[in-house]
Amino acid sequence: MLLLQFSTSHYCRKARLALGFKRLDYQVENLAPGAHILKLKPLTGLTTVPVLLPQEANQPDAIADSTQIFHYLDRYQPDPPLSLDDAALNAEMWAIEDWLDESIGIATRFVYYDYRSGEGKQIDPSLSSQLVIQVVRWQYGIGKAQVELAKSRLDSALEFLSHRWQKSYLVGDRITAADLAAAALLSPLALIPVYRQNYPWVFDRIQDIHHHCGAALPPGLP
Ligand SMILES: N[C@@H](CCC(=O)N[C@@H](CS)C(=O)NCC(=O)O)C(=O)O
Repeated sequence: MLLLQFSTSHYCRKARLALGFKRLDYQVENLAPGAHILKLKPLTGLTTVPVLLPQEANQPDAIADSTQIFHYLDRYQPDPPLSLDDAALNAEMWAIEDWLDESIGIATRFVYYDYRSGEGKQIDPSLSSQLVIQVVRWQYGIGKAQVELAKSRLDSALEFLSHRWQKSYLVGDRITAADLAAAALLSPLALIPVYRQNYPWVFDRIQDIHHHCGAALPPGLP
């Protein structure tokens, strides 16, 4: 299997966690931002990474979108499952996974790139890094008002997650797709001191899940 990715993308981290969770062997190909469109558009019709190429007979050529990769991996290798047996709990779990993917992962991106271009500039002040950050801010329309909304969305999300993740798994009695999504999509916050101070349990859970999946920890975590 080959994972097409941007090495720093938290959505690609999400796909890597699932591959690790399933104990599958895979390789990665790091795409250059910009040129990635030329490779991805003909393969998937989309321009986003991650994209998984199973590279096996009787398997699809390419699966785009991290959530679709989760569903594909559950069909390809059902054990251990990313889903739950109980239908109601499973529906709740996938709804939380979708919310994390479609709303919270984007809020994290906004807050993270805002931090990297301001208070967190010293993490990498090089011209090339700051140029990439400015391009990302422009590409996704990351301005002051959008960042304030994203911060408020993250605060509500972390309040919601605190009632579940501090004590146990997000849904059910074992790790599911929702736990992997949260661990990956909140991971960029590990570099932002205010989140480290206010929500230490988030980073404990992120570490636990990365260890469980045999995955390298995100920047900022030991
Ligand atoms: N919901 C999508 C989001 C993926 C996504 O936003 N990927 C970003 C990198 S973090 C990307 O490929 N951006 C490049 C582009 O949109 O052209 C998924 O889960 O795969």
